Amino acid sequence: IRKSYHGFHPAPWYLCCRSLSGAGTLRWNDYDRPKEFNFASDVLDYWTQMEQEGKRGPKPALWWVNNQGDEVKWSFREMTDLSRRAANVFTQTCGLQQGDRLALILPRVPEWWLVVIGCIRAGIIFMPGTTQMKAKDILYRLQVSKAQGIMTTDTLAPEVDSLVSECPALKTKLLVSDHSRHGWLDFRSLIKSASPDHTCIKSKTLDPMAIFFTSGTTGLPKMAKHSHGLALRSSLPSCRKFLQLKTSDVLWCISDPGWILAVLGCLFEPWTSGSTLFIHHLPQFDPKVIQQTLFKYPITRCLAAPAVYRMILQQISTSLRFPALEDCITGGEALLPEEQEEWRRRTGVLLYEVYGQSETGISCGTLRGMKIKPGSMGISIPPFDIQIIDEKGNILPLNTEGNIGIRIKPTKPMGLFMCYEDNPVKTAEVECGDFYNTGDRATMDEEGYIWFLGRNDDIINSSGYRIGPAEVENALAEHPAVAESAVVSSPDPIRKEVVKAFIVLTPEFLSRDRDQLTQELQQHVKSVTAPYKYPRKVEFVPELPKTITGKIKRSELRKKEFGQM
Ligand code: BCO
Repeated sequence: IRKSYHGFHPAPWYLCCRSLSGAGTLRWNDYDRPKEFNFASDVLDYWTQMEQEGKRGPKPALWWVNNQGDEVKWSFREMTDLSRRAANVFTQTCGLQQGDRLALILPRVPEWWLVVIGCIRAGIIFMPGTTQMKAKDILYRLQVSKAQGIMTTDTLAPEVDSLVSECPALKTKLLVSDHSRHGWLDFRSLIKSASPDHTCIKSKTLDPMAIFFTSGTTGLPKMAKHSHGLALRSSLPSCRKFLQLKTSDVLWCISDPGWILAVLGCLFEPWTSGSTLFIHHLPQFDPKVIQQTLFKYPITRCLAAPAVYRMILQQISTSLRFPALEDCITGGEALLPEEQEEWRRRTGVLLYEVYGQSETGISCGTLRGMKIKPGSMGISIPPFDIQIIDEKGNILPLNTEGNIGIRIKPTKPMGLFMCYEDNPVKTAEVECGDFYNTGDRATMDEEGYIWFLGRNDDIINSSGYRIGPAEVENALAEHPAVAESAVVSSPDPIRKEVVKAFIVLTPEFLSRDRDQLTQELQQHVKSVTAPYKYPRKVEFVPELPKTITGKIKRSELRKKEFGQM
């Protein structure tokens, strides 16, 4: 049963079942650099035309469900219509212009797709962020990006109102809600009244399209700026070989819409191929809901972080034979060979691993149908040329540990980030000879398969979240019990790594109950920054190991955690 959503009535379906695999969007080869590209006009509108000509089957472009039984199904034609309205809301009602920035902090609601495509149509740079963010995280993002607009829900609107006076560039606040709020524009109502006529900008492929905030070892998150080339990359032949999606596929990408994985897996990848994108609102992660959803809906492909598959395997002992599922894809953190094997054994479907970062998008992977080497992240996907390099950018021999490098000279490949915005120093730091240095360690074997080993710095990857230790240390420093802290990665059976804080207490707190204090500090971190960063392990120590110059030796603590000392 198709329900209309927020007053939109479904358009008639085109009942032709001829299956296409996006031949019309395959206009480029891996190394083409077209001057102009716009995902909305070049890809989305192409599929709308295919629908109109009866050349795409009846499956929706977007299929959204929640636990309350609500369902939204939008065809490509509806997506075109609604995203044109969204573009008009931004430019006409909000007065946003090409090049302006919009912070987009939404849960998995259908409007997220309208906003992203609307931004692409109007040339507004969208900056996705997770709804786990707290006021301070949002303030930092709005200030450093000088964002002109923000869009969020009731939950975060009060946080935004509390800091808006400190963000002089912010001129428009858009709310996605069933209720109105003073000082906020009601996006749902505006969309209904906006005109569906909009002329998409003619964006240059290398014009900026999106900014993703990414954590570093030191300091606050950096702004990884991407051009429209990130979206174009999904259309290149080698990238199409990776998922090999068909118009008949229904892809469910479980990533939070705040991450690049969602922008790729919930948008560019499926729609480039004219596939159906499936979304479950999933306000809280629950392996049982995921299992039930895979049973109930005709989902053929599933993309999620390894922790999601791991938690399903650990928490559900019943049958995992999903009726329509053909294969699964995973990325964001390392997958253990035993997990990959157990998933295959219990579900009967293969689990393909991919690797990428906010800076790179999906850079390598085991392409569909290719031999899986358990424990390897597959091969580099052209136009990316991945090599294992030393600290000077020299290519290392096969099977030698080094940094994962992506070649940027003589030509930067399509889809790699443009720069860290307003941060030429950090941008230069990651350039290493002819390569972009990912900072991840790996080896490469004779067949080009890449084997991940770990980070070359203090960044923690906990269940797919990249966490900068300084962000957690700064949050802890705000609590009166904390004289000093060092935050490092620590092993964990479910999340593979978790955040561990070594804490030196201030004299007044030395006699306090340690378990109670641990909980208090964990709650404190959850309340001042995005909760996924909170230290799941806490150890109180009399002092921290330091260098002669007084710098905390995090690596010493980390090695101890992993039993290397
Ligand atoms: O575990 P706890 O219950 O103690 O704490 C959890 C939450 O309950 C809590 N929390 C969440 N929202 C809160 C809140 N607390 C207070 N206020 C709120 N508003 O905070 C903790 C959050 O941890 P979590 O997100 O790991 O929670 P959970 O529910 O265990 O989720 C498990 C996963 C696996 C679903 C989650 O960790 C996850 O989504 N991981 C994947 C991340 C990902 O997609 N990474 C990809 C990045 S892009 C990339 O790598 C490039 C690839 C091309």
